[in-house]
Amino acid sequence: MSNDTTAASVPPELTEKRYIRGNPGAADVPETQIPAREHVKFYQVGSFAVGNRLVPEELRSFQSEKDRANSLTSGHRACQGCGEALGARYAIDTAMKATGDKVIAVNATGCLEVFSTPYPNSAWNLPWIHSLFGNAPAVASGVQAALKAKGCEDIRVIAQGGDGGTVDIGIGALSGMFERNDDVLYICYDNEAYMNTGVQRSGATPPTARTATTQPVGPEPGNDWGQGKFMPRIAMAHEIPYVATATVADLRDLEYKVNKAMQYRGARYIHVLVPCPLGWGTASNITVKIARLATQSGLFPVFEAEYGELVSSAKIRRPVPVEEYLRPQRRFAHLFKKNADRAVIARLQELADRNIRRYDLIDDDQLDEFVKTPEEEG
Ligand SMILES: Cc1ncc(C[n+]2csc(CCOP(=O)(O)OP(=O)(O)O)c2C)c(N)n1
Ligand code: SF4
Repeated sequence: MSNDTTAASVPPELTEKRYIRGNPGAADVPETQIPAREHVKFYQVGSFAVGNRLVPEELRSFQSEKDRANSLTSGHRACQGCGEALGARYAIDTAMKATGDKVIAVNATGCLEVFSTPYPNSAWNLPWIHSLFGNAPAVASGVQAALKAKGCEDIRVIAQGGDGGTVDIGIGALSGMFERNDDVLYICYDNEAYMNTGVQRSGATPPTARTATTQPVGPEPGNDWGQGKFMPRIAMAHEIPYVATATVADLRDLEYKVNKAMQYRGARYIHVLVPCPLGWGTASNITVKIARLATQSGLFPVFEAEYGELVSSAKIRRPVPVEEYLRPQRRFAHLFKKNADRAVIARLQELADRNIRRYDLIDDDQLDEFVKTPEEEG
């Protein structure tokens, strides 16, 4: 499918008549209408001021509306250019729009919680609960069970956390939430390390990256190879109704996916790549650009899956070598030193090429031009 983007609020005439099939294993997934994907031809049309003026009113982002939710409002303490703040703002605003503001958010400990809620203040404009670092999915399941017991199932529950809270300490609780198919949307904001406590490695840190606990020293500098996990695939293995990935480079796509996720009942998972200028060593004004390079290089695949099956992939519009993505980031600076082993970058390129094949990120007729086979890689 194409790299088209979609508005969160979809007028009825643009709504595709498509109904989610029931989960083969669980009978009680109601049929739900899914908004159609629209064709909005601009890279970034989410802002109140600029891009939105270029598209017809009905295609504009919810962010251009005066009654936007402002779920994460100004005054919080995120660093300049924080991808996590941007992603969370769009995701939760979209969920509020999709539900008529009937959302409760549970937030794992981490940057998003710390920068938004220095006691006694809060930048959140919705009912919001701070859980522990590792139990946001369990707390969210409990909130949902309580709502169900009170007959308030029109109020929806979202759990959110960083990659450490999700793929490391929270993975057990999250797997349980998936397995029970609890009616919760879990959003992971992946900045590829434990940023809140000083940039320690997580299970989502890419190989070779420098963190406070994976220093660029020794024969294989930076984070180890062959470790870590890609949570969206683990979520897919639970065969839950909906799994998607997104980045802050395409906020319309993120809006589309959150809106779509809110149409389902049962467990849902969205994994958003959110660059962190402090931890990645990038300029604060290239957060969106660096997220785009992550997708265009193939290192971060953007796709959707329903009931464990891949159903769409965002095609790479302008393929770039991984080097273009790595070079602006100080966490990879050791790969570009004079005596650095060039084979390391080639190995990272292999990871990107595998993603491109695995998630169908480039159309078949273009594939040979851009992606080498393992034999060609040598
Ligand atoms: C049981 C427990 N261990 C450690 C901590 C300290 N701690 C708080 S937040 C955090 C890291 C959060 O990292 P991540 O989930 O990736 O979110 P980010 O800050 O990167 O957004 C850690 C280690 C804690 N609060 N509880
Ligand atoms: S350290 Fe990173 S994730 Fe945390 S507030 Fe700063 S930019 Fe955002």
